Amino acid sequence: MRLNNPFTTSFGTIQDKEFFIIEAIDNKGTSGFGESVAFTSPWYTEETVETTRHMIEDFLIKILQENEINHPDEVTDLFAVIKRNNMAKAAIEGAIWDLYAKRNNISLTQALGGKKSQIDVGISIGIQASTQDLIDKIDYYLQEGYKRIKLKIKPGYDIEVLRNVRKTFPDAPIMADANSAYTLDDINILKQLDEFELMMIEQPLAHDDIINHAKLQPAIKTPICLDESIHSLDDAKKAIELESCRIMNIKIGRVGGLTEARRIHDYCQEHNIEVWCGGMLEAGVGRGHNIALSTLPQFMVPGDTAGSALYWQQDIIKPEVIVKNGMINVPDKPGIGYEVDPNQLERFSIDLKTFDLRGG
Ligand code: OSB
Ligand code: MG
Repeated sequence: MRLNNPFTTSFGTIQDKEFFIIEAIDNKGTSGFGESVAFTSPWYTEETVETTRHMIEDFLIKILQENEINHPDEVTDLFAVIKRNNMAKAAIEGAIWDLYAKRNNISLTQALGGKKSQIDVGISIGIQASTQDLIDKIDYYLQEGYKRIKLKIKPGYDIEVLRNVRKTFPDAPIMADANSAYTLDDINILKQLDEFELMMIEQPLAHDDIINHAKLQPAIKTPICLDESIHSLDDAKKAIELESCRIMNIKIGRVGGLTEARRIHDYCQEHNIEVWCGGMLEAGVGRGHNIALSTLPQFMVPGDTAGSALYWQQDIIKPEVIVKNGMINVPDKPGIGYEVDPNQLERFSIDLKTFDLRGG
C-alpha cells in the first residue's frame, strides 16, 4: 500500500508498505486478523518482509500444526523455541488474539484487560525538506488536536531545527526520535538538546545498546525513551535495572506480540516507568491491535497510532480509525472491533496462501 506521505527517518524514506495479513479461521468460521509490521529492508531492526515470510511458512506454522492452543499466551511460549524474529511471531499471535476475543464475544481491549474508552493520540512527523515545512506541519497537527508531536532528528538535522521549532511553539508537547543515529561521541549535541525541554528523546544511540544509554541518561536532563533496543521483557528488565531509560516505547511487533507487550507493560507499571505505544506505519489491522493495547493503564503518554487517513487513501478496515480532538474512541465490538474490508484486501493482495492446522 502506498503511503499518502513518504516517511523519512535518519535511515531513509519509506513510500510503500509491503505486509502480510494473517487470517486465523476456526472450525466455526470465525476469523481473527493479524498484520506483519517489518519493512522491506532491515533498517529499523533486522527483520524484513521476506524474513517474516520465511519464518512464518517454514517454522511458525509448523509449531501451530503440532500443538493445540487454548489461550493466545500459549502461542508466545510455544514460539519461544525460535530465537527472535519477533515481527513474524507477532503477526500470527495478533490473529490468534483477535480470534480468541471474537470466540469469547468480547473486544480485544477487554481480552487484554484494558479499561479506557478513548485513547490520546500523538503524531510522528518524518524529516522534512525544510524547517518551514516542518513548522507548517506541526502547526496543522497541533490545531487538529494531536496531544504530542514527535520529530525525527539525525546528526546535522537537530539543534537548529529544534531551536526554530521551540521558538515557534514554546509550550507544545514535543519529543524527538533519533532512530539510533548518534553515538556517545555526540554527547555535546545531545546535552544541548536539554535546552528545548523535550518530553523525551527516543533511541538516541545504537539499536542494540542499553549500556551506553545508561551512561548517557545521567549526563542529560531530557528523559531517554528506548525503542529499537527493547525486544522482550528481559530487555526491559535490563534497561530498567541499568537506568538506561525513563520511558519505554512498546511496539507489538518488535516484542513478539500482545502477550509480551502486556508483560512489559505490567513490569513497567510495577517500576513506575511510563510507556506508550509506538507505530510501524500500520494499515488498519495493526492499528486496531495498537489501539487495544493502548487501553492498558500504564500507557500514560500519547502514542504514535494516529488515524487511518493520515497514512492511507483508503484503509483496509471499516470503519477507518478516526481521530477527533486528539483522541480515538476505542471500539467495543468483538475482537479488534474493525471489519476487514474484503474488497480492499483483494485490491492490494499479490498472493494468498492457506495452511491447514487441523489434526496436527
Ligand atoms: O522509530 O518509531 C519509530 C515509523 C517507522 C519505523 C520506526 C518508527 C516510525 C515512526 C512512525 O516514528 C510511527 C507511525 O506513525 O506509525
Ligand atoms: Mg522510534
